[in-house]
Amino acid sequence: MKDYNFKAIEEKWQKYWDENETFKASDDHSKKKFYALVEFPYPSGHGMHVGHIKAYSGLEVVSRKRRMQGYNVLFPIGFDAYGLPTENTAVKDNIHPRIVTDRNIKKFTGQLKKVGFSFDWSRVVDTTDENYYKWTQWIFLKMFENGLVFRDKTLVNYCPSCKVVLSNEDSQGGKCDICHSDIVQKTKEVWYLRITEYADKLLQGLEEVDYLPNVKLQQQNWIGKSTGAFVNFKLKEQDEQLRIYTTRPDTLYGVTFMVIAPEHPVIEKYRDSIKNIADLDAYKAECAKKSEFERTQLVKDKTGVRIDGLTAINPITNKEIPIYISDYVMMGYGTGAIMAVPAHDTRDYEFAKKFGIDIIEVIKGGDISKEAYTGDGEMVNSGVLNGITNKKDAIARMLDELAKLGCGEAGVQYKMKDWAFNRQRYWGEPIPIVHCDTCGMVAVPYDELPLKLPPVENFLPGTDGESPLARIDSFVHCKCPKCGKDARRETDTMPQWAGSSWYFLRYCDPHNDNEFASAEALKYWMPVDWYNGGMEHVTRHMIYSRFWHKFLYDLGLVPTSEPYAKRTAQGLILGPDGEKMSKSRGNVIDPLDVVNEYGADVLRLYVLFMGDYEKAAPWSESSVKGCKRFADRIWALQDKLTDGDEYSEKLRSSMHKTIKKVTEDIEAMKFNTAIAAMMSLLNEIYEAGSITKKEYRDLLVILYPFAPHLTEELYEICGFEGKLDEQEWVSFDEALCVDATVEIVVQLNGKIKSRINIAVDDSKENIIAQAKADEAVAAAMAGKSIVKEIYVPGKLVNIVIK
Ligand code: ANZ
Ligand code: ZN
Repeated sequence: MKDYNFKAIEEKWQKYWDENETFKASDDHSKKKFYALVEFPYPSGHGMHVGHIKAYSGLEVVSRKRRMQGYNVLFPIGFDAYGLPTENTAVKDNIHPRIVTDRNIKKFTGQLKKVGFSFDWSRVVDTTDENYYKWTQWIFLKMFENGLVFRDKTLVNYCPSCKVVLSNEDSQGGKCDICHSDIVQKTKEVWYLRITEYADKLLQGLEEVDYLPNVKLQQQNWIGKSTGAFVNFKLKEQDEQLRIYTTRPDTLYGVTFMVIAPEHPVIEKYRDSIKNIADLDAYKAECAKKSEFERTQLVKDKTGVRIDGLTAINPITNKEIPIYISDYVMMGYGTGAIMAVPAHDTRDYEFAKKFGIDIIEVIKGGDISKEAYTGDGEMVNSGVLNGITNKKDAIARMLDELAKLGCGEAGVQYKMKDWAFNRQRYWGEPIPIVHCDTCGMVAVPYDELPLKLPPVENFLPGTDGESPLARIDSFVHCKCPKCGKDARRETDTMPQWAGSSWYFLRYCDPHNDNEFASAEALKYWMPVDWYNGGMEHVTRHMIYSRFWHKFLYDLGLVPTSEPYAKRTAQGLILGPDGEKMSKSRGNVIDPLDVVNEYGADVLRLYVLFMGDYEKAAPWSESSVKGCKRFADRIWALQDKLTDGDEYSEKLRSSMHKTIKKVTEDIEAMKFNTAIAAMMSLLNEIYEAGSITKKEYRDLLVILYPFAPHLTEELYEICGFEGKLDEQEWVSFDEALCVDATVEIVVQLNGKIKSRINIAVDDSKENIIAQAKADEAVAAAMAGKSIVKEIYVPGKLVNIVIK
C-alpha cells in the first residue's frame, strides 16, 4: 500500500476536474435539473474564512450526490465585488479598485479550488464586470420606467471631519469609523426604490416557499404588516385635521390625549400660534441626538412637552384633549401622530401617570389603578360599543361609525421602509440617470449601457458628501438624451446590495450579450431549488432580491414569482475559545492552514462533522485530527480488501443501514450524523477484519460527496470501472435496514442487573424466560420468590422479587 499523500492526490484530482470541466452544468434541457445556490463571497483582501467553507460545504455535498442521482446540476459561484473595504484599500495603497478586486478574486478562486468545491467555473459572475453591471443598470432603468425609483430627502450619517456620508455600519455608536469624530445627521436628497409597493406580495409569497421557519419569521417581522385604521382629529384653534394611525380604533372612547413626533410638520406650520415654541424646540433638539433605538427600545422614563396653543377634539366624544410631543412617537411610522389610550396601552399609561392625564377604562378585565389592561373584554364607557365583548367586533363596529362620521377608515401599515438606494462612493454601479433643467430626470438610453465607471485619480469622496464622480467634469457634463441641451449626470453610485439582487438569474445564462438571461435558460433553471446562506442575510439581501425578482416577474421577464424554492442556513463557526472569530481576539482559523496540514478532504469532513449544521459550534483541533484519522483508516482499508462482488454476511445489514442513513441525512442537512454512521461502519469493518470489493466500492460512493479526492483516488487504485464522479448513487434495501435484534436491559426491583440481546419479534414469554436465564440475573434471584414480571417491548424486562 502506498502512503496516503493527500497533497499530491488533491492536486491531481483538482487538475483533472478543471481540465475535464467535470462539474459544468449541461445545456441539455431535457434532463431533470437541480439548481443549488450559495451566497457568493465578497472578495476581501483577507481571503477565505472557515465560515465560507462551512457555508459552501452543505450544498456541495448535496450537489455531488444529485449528480450521481442523474440530475443536471447547476452549482455556480461568483463574486459580489463592489464595496467599501476594496475602496479603502485602493485609497490607502493608491491602487485602482479594479486591480485590487482582480487580485482578490484570483486569490479566492485559488482557495476555493484548493478545497475542491464542485462549482461550475464556466459561469463565474463578477458584479463589477461591465457585462454584468450593464444588466444591473438595465433592471434599475426598468424600475425607473415603472415608477419604482424616486428621490427624497433623508437624514444621513455625516462625518464633518472626513466630509463623507457613512453607512450605519461605519458609524456605530455615533462615531466615525475612520477618524472617530462625532457623526452628525445631515439632510440629503437621495435615491429610493419603492419596495413598499411589493410589501404584500413579499409577505404572501412566503406561503409558497419552503424556508426554515425562523427565516420566514424574520422576513415577516421585517415586513411588519399591521392592520388598523386612520382617524382624523380636528384641531380646536385651526382649520386643520391631525391624522393618526391606530391598531385599536375600538378604544376611541378612551382617548384622553394625543402625542405627535417631535419632528411632526404641524409644529412648524403653526409655529406662530404655539405659545411655548421655545420649549418644543429645545425638546426637539435633544431628540435629534438620539437614535431610533434609543428612543423606542430603551426602558426609560417617559418625557414630553405639552403643546400650548393647539388642542384636539376626539371625533367620537367631541371632547377637547391636549396634544403633546414625545420621543416615543416616531415620524417614520404611520402618520407620526397617535391617539393615546392610557387605560389600554402601556406606553400611554406611563405617560399619563407622569403628566397627570385622565385614564378612562373602556375594556373590562384589568385594574387600571395599577397598570394598563391590554387584554380583551367587555366594552364599557364606550357609547355605541357598550356591551360588545370582543376586540374584533368592536373594531368592525367602530369602523362603521367612523365611516358614518366621515373621519376615518381602515388601513394597513408596514414596518418596512422604502429602500434608500445610494452611496456617495466610487466603487459601485453608476446610477444611469441624467439631470436636465428642462426635462428633469432622464434615463440613460438602454443602448448606451453599460454606463461605465470613469477612470479617476482620487477615489476619496468629495467634500459635503459628494461622490468622487462629482469631481470628474467629463463624466458630469453631458447632453440630455431627450432634448439635447446641456445636462448633468447623476454621480451617486448604487449600494452594495444591488449586484446581489439578481445574480442567481445571471448564472442561468452568464455570457448572454443581448439579455440578462434568455427566457429559455430561465425557464429551465429557475427557480433555485435550494439556497443556503447565513442568517444575517435573510432579511436585507433576501428581501431585496425577492423584490427585484417579483418586479421582473410582473414584467414577464422571469418565469416564477419566487426566486428561491427552499432556503436553509448554516450556523457560525466559533473560535476554539467558543467566541466569535475575530482578528482582535486572535482566534481566527485559516482554512488554508488546515488544507496544508490535513488536506481539503479532512477540512470538508470536519466542518460538516463539527455539530448540527444549522447551529453554532466552536473549532476543535482534536476533532479535526479525528477526521484525519478517519480518512487514514479509509485509505488503509486497501489492505483488508478481499474479492467478492457481494456484501458479506456479516456486513450486509450494516451496509444497507449506512447507505440509507447517509442518503437521507444529506437531504435533511444532518451531515454530522451521516459522517458518524460511516465512522461506525468503518469500526465494524475493522472488527470483521476484511472488506469485499463491493463493500469498499459502495462505501467510496457514499463518502465521495464529503471527501471526493480521497475516494476518487481509492476508486482508481482498486481498479473499479470508470471514474467515481460518473457513478450512480447506491441504493439500499429497506427490508434489510430494520433491526433484527435489539439489546434490552434486565432489572430486578427496578435496578439494572444485566443486558441481553433479543429477537425483536420474539414473544413476551420467551423474552422473560431468556432474561431469567441470564447468569447474573439467575444468581441474584436465587432463593427469592417472584411477585411480578414486566416487559416493555424493545426496552426492558423488570422482575419484582421478594
Ligand atoms: C391607540 C392604541 C390603543 C394603540 C391601544 C395601541 C393600543 P403596530 O402594531 O406596531 O402597528 N403608533 C402608531 N404610530 C406610531 C408611531 N409613529 N410611533 C409610535 N407609536 C405609534 O402599532 C400600532 C400602534 O402603535 C398604534 O395603535 C399606536 O397606538 C402606536 F390600546 O393607537 B395605538
Ligand atoms: Zn432635457
